[in-house]
Amino acid sequence: ANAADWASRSIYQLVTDRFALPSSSSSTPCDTTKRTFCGGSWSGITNHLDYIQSMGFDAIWISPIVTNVDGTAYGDGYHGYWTLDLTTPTSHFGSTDDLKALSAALHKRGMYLMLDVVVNHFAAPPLNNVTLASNVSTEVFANAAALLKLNYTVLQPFSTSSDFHPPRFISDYTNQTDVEHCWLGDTLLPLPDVDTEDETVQAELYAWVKNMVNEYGADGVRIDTVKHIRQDFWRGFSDSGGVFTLGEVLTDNATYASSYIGTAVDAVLDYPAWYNVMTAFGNTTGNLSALFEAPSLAALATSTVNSSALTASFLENHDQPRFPSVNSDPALLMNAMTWTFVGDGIPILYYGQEQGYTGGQDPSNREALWLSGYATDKPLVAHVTSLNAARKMAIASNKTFLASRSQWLAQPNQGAVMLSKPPLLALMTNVGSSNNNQPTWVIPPGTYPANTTLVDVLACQKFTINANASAGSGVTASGGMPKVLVPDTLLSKGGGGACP
Ligand code: ABC
Ligand code: CA
Repeated sequence: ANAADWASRSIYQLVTDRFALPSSSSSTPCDTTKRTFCGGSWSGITNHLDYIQSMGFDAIWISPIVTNVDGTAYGDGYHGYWTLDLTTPTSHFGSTDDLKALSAALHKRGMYLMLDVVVNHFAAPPLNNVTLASNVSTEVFANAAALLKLNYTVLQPFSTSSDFHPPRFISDYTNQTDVEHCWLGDTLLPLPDVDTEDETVQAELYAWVKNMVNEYGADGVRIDTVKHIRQDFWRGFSDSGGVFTLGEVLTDNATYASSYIGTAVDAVLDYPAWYNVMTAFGNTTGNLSALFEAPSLAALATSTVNSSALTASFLENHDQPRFPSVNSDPALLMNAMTWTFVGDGIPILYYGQEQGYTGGQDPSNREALWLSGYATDKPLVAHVTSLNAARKMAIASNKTFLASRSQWLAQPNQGAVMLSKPPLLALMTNVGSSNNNQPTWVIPPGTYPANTTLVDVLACQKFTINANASAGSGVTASGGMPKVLVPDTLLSKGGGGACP
């Protein structure tokens, strides 16, 4: 599937080891602090596709599938990002037939499979007894690298030091050469940086991704550590994969992130907006103007690349503390989640968010989902289901919805903001659930024709736009909750699912 095919999708991101056991059980414990395998598998995912699909998702993003290093100072490679052998799928998540069966089961439902791929680095535990303190300076590490003796021979298919850039950790994240040529990781677990400047290495990686996509019927790939390899490597890599590519460029700088869209990969994760959304909704005193002070990543990409340039929006992922660990007010969470689905990016929901999981920093944010019993009677499950339905309704009713760019509308009232992406209008607030002073949103004149009846698909309540079109219409918040408005004619035109 290509970028255009993905534009209308909605993605459920899961950590394979933590999503579902091969046979159902809700009592198998999973202590995230142990940083080891809890037993999730590809066949477990296959058995729980109803759960994912009934919330309105039509794509899943699973953990990297290759053989990882286990038994490191930071535990085992249960997350999949510590490649030992790129050429062999891990045995921890089941057989390759299980993975193919998952792919086939998804396709039978019209759903897409997104594989997560890591080619910037491998993971190599130090071989000898030279123990360097974990907080040793990067300079010291660079000089002591020879002493540290990494075991390159266990890595596949790149088994010699010459397949990697010289050992030196990234010391200056503002220096792009450092970012591309130096190493991630630390002295306890260095992540040898692949010499992607070497043409043989490059050709091998291009062939690898092509094979991977074909072998497992992947419809798209999420690419790890994109900013750590030069852009023209990625263009060839994306083309070789032949399917949609979504890159991770971890930065709060929208201009920097946008430079990768179209040139290196089809789309990037909208980290810049994520930082702003956390600033705005992470606290009842958060700064809402952070949302619209600077051009968004999607807007920048539209102007510099083209109008179909893509981003992907997320509120949580496996690298960041979950929202409720930052602020436990469910109303703030519901507001922040709304942005993911009403904005310009392809929406991504990180597994467990719908169950109200609260894990903080890695590794706490990688809880086992089976402990929730996959309950579907939860408020957040209903919330995400409504949001997905609203987005699908908007896509179906407005041919320009996907290519249009959403707009944040500042509000005259404290704690209120609106996100407009016709036919959707999201009314959002960060005042919180227990504030007695709930704000009023003022829908600007002309947003909808006079007398239009709107439905808030989250509460299934109706509002009518002021008959005096120049006056604007006020809607008052309740309990700090957001509202997502659409003209009620869309609901009657087969937009059901959003409201009964
Ligand atoms: C393990 C342990 C952790 C422990 C850590 C030292 O080692 O689990 O508890 O703290 C994988 C695993 C992790 C593991 C790491 C390292 O490997 O999942 O559990 O951590 O062994 C990708 C993946 C990620 C994966 C890797 C490595 C890469 O999504 O899951 O981690 O394969 C950088 C990379 C980014 C990478 C991330 C982890 O590290 O760029 O691709 N993610 C700055 C830098 C960023 C940098 C970030 C690290 O710090 O600019 O490049 O990300 O925290 C903003 C700035 C940002 C800035 C942030 C902090 O502040 O705009 O630029 O980011 O204001
Ligand atoms: Ca690199």
